[in-house]
Amino acid sequence: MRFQTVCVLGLGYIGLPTASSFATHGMQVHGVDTDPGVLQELRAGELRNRESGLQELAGRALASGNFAVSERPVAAEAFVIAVPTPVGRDKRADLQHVEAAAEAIVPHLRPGNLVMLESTCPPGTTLGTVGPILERSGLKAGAEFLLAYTPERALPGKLLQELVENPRVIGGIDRASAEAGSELYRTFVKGEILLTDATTAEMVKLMENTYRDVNIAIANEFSRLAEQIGVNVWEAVRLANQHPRVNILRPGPGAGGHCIVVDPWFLVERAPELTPLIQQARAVNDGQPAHAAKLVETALGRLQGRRVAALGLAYKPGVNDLRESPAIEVVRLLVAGGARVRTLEPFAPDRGVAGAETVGSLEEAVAGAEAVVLLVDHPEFVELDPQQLARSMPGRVAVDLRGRWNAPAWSAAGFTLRVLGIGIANG
Ligand code: SAJ
Repeated sequence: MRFQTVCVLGLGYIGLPTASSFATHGMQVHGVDTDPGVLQELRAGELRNRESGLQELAGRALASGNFAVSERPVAAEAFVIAVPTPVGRDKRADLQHVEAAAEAIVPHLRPGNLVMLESTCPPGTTLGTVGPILERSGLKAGAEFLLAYTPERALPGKLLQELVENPRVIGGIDRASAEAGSELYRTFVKGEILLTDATTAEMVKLMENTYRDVNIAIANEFSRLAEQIGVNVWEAVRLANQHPRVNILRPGPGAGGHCIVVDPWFLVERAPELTPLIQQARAVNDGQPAHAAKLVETALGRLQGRRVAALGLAYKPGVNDLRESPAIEVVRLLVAGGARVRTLEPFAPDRGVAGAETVGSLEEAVAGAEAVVLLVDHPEFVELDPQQLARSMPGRVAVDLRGRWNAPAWSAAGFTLRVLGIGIANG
């Protein structure tokens, strides 16, 4: 093994599983996080709000004796930067954490070391921002230390599996850097490792998520059109997807999460005049919660004073992550319209939305409700029995923003079901 020691900066959603994976594969790992709460959690072996399996993996890493954590980096043969890169109000990448991490490495950088950037960044960040900061050490990038970019591409919900099995792109500032990166990640990556240059690797990641955002936007636009025309979008998508070269995604109340709604802006900031489609897709997806809230209003006649049970707040099914969640935006709009909303999020039971009441069970959510709204298609909500619900709530209005509820079953239970993407003529 070429690298025996690695220092991972940022122990979040990617840094922690990455550091743990290095440690469980025999490397000496030093994990760094500037948040004392994170370090405390790790030292205590308690990982709240983390993906399933991660607590066990991190626990094994810590128990192996190969994984130590602190607030500052230490000398190592390799460094991995996996800190957040949020998008600012101006829709430009906020690189302050990346810059701070690179600065923190400077005093520890030695000839022959490898630095990997894994945070999602605008194209050119590795070469234009991280390289020059590291060169403040007096060492020259390429000639005296190795520098590469590798995007994380694992899907939240399947993170641990995809981290190991997905193909991994590694882009070096030169060939030697890319090859060194490949040797480092080969420690635990079983998928193919594909080498390229640093800026291409940065661009790959942004293109993947932008492509997904644009595809979700067209699905959402189709849902609005179908409602207007009087067509069932779910049926139309199912039939269109029989075509061997068509794969339309699912419409919904909008796109969320910390990747899809952020990454396209990192391309836009490089060339606003060249990215009208990307910007329009963002506008369509950002406008979808308002469209969804309008559907609820239409189903109820008005929002003012109406009691609504809102099922789900996460940004997608099966996760406890509420970041940029369109479900939250829909609830906000319902509250702003005067509705009395109770929210239930089984994956994050303590989380709520200002102005709405947070409840911990379905019974509480629907007690007294005039309408029940499916915001997130968690399996337990998809499989709800409308007959049982009819016994627990006084109202008979149901709104399905995910295209999951079976219309005949809800009708049989006496509900008027309104489904996103189904025009009234067919509704
Ligand atoms: N969504 C739809 N319709 C769909 C699929 C998704 O409305 O048919 C919505 C979801 O409900 C959610 C949002 O889009 O609100 C994003 O969910 P997602 O599952 O598409 O993606 P993420 O954000 O969980 O993870 C993405 C992944 N990227 C791609 O699939 C191209 C993942 O592989 C990346 O690692 C991750 O972004 C990241 O960290 O960048």
